[in-house]
Amino acid sequence: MAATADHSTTGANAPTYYVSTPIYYVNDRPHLGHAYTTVAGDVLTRWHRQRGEKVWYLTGTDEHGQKIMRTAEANGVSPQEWCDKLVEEAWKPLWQHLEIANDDFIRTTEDRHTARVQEFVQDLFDKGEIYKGGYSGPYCVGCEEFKLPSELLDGATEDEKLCAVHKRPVEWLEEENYFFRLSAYAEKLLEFYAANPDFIQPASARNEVLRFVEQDLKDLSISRSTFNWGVPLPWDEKHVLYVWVDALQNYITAAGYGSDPERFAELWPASVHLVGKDILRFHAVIWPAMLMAAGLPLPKRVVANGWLMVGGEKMSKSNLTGIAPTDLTSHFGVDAYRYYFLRAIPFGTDGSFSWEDFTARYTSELANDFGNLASRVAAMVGKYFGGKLPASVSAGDAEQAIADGLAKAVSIADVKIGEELDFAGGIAAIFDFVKQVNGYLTEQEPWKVAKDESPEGQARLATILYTAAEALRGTAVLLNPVMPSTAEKLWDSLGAAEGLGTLASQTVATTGDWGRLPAGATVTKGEILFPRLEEKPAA
Ligand code: ME8
Repeated sequence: MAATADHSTTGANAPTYYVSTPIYYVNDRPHLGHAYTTVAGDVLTRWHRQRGEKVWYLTGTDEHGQKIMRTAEANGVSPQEWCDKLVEEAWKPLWQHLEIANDDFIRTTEDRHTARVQEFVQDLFDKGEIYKGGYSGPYCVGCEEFKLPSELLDGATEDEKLCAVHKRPVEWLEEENYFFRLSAYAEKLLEFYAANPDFIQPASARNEVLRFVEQDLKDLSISRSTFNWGVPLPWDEKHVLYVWVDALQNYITAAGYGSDPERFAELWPASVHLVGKDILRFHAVIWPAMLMAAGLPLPKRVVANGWLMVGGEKMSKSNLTGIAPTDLTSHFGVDAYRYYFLRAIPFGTDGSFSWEDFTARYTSELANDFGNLASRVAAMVGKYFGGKLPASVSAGDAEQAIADGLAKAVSIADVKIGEELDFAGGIAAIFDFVKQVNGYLTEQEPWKVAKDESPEGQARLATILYTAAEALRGTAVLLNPVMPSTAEKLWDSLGAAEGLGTLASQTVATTGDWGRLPAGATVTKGEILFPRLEEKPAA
């Protein structure tokens, strides 16, 4: 994936790096799949903050539509009560637990959203972009989407058809609806994709969208009149807005559209919409067309992640295959969790999680390669230099190779994580560096050098330990967006704040500059970064 070029219709660059996650349905509690996208966005935005950029990270919840309404009914509460409960008891606490540093959390039942949504659709109606018509077709409540015949599977009986995503029967809907003239935008969309080849990523996602739009794009039914849990159409209150048209607008209503023009100008267009591949068409076809109709700039990139799979199927709430993130964080810890999914599954491809794989990576990469390195270096500075970091006085080729290794890790990770959203590649580059430092210590054998009490021997020992500690200083900064608590512990253990200030104040640009950690820093052993794992809890 390459960084996107500016595109003609957005006008000036947005001065803020604005990243969004999908807003999640609150019919149920979050599972690993939701957390996957949200953690990825968090790492991306933390990376850009560390570059010194202005950043805005938005997440939230999608609270209207039939799916939520039916769930609330089944639980004997009003939809609003259901949403309030789930948001406060499940969604917000999980993001806090996973250390997600979002700048805002939008709920589609908030007035700041619904009032602006009504203005937006009224504007499209006034412009003649919306008309009244009739529609009948198979509808999947799980997807909240009308389906094409090609998207259905055969069910148990001759008449029954199943949604290919949810493997559940679709319903036949027949209604008088309002329609958005989506078909009128096919040419413009294709022109836009051609002029902005990086708008949809990865390439497989882009190809899928192109094929879809090149076929016969139909107008979009945007209202429902058989239930009322939604945003009423301002010109015909018997109808509520189709949940997807309401939901997509969260990206602008939260950013100040219609309420705070100055903030909106600063934030919009979004730099990256992160989405699961299941909701790509909404973001790469319908949303851009609606924005074109409203005369607003389009987001710069839509990046689709793959699915976390269980038994060969997408992990999902409706299939009851959702695993709660806390089932894993209670065993592996939050930072290892954040690390594991981004490292183990290349962004954009499907992947599955297993206890065995997580345990193996935890033990070899986090505990052995990284955690042990940090504790060995701190222990040796304690033992041989009373916990005061010695100066590097006899640096030679071996030390230069480590300095070069850090600079290389910084530049690779900056492109891979910051631009290409190749989290696995970026983290791998950082861990290659960790491996290099381990190799350096194995070769230099400071524990043997320590036995040489001559001035030369002590100078060598000082140089080796300084080099290893300085390498860890760089590693702490590079891993800060991925594992913020661990990086903070390492920063404390190196005594880095004394001379360099807080970890949060470090920038990617200077991290590769060798020799920043001042000699004399107070190095302490601190707590073990990745303790040995307990037995796997019984399922
Ligand atoms: O679609 N693997 O909400 P949703 C990876 N409300 N990612 C997954 C996943 C899995 N198995 N399951 C879910 C909606 N996700 C709409 C969005 S946006 C204007 C409205 C992630 O609760 C992935 O990002 O079904 C997917 O797009 C999102 O959760 C869907 O969450």
